[in-house]
Amino acid sequence: MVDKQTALDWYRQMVLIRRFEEKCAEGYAYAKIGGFLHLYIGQEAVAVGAISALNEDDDIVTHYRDHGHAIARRLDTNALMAELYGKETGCSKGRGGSMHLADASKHFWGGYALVGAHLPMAVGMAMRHQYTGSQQVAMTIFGDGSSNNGGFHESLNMAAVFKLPVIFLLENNLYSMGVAIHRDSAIEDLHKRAIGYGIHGEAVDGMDPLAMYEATQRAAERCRRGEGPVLLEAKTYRFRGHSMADPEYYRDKEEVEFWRQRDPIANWKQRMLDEGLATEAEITALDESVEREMEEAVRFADESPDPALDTLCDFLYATPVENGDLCRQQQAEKPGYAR
Ligand SMILES: Cc1ncc(C[n+]2csc(CCOP(=O)(O)OP(=O)(O)O)c2C)c(N)n1
Ligand SMILES: [Mg+2]
Repeated sequence: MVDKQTALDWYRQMVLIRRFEEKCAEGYAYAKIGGFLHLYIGQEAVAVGAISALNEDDDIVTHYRDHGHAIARRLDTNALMAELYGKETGCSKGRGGSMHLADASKHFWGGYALVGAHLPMAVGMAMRHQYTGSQQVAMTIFGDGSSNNGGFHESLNMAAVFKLPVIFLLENNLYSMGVAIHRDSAIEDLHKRAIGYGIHGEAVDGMDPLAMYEATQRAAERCRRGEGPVLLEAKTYRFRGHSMADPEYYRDKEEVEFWRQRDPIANWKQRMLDEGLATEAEITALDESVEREMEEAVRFADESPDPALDTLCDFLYATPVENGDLCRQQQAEKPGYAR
């Protein structure tokens, strides 16, 4: 078991993720948040355990279900909520929204909306780490459905061939949108796909932050020793629908209830109490501190300014095209038209 401080910290982080997302659902209902919104509720232990095991300068590149990963990487919750509200003070200046949370200073390279398309980026980052001998690791996080995408094969194969320091963290929540895993995957124990690339693969209890921490730590050590990539399969479950637009007709209530019994937060709390690592009073104090942080995040997001209209074209292109210049040129030629 971990020490008291770590146990409490993990508890707080998991509660922070859950409350953050509950506030997101509220914000969505009030139309303060637009676009797509994919909640991570139920999967908190994966992010908190795995990301705690990395060093601060290890890279993370993740999918669109990214709020939990960003919070576990300690991005500022005010900036995250503001990003969801589309505000200038957001971590991606309000241009990214829910699916594109990022903070380069934290080596958190973003959520990506295209299923499986971000895995090759982690391979590229790892190639750099190997080339420079930096001892850093790149971790990419994705879902079970993404492992049926071509980018998965190309990335695992290339990382294996070059023995690159990549942790492929697969969050197997048993569904890809409304499609159950047995309908879209030839096998359901997805870590076994590692065999096809001659790399190490492991299944982990994704409802247990400690199991996630230990497995990720072992994986990172392997990577740093130059033994090549690792495929970790976190067995987990999302308690909410795929996105806010999901009526959830495809799974029955008994199944959801079965997994709710394995709630990572309730179980971790019980474990801390059983092992004498925390008192009810200490836990209540943490819950209250999270509530305060969330109220502040919502207030900050709500009161922050929208991006100014004349910055519409900023941050669209990286160099060598000067930020926004191409867009401005297009607008001048064809007003109202911006690609
Ligand atoms: C290339 C691509 N194809 C299809 C989609 C539409 N889409 C969005 S999420 C999703 C399911 C992905 O499921 P999974 O990888 O298991 O992640 P989860 O949502 O369960 O976390 C699909 C098909 C997309 N975003 N990108
Ligand atoms: Mg899934």
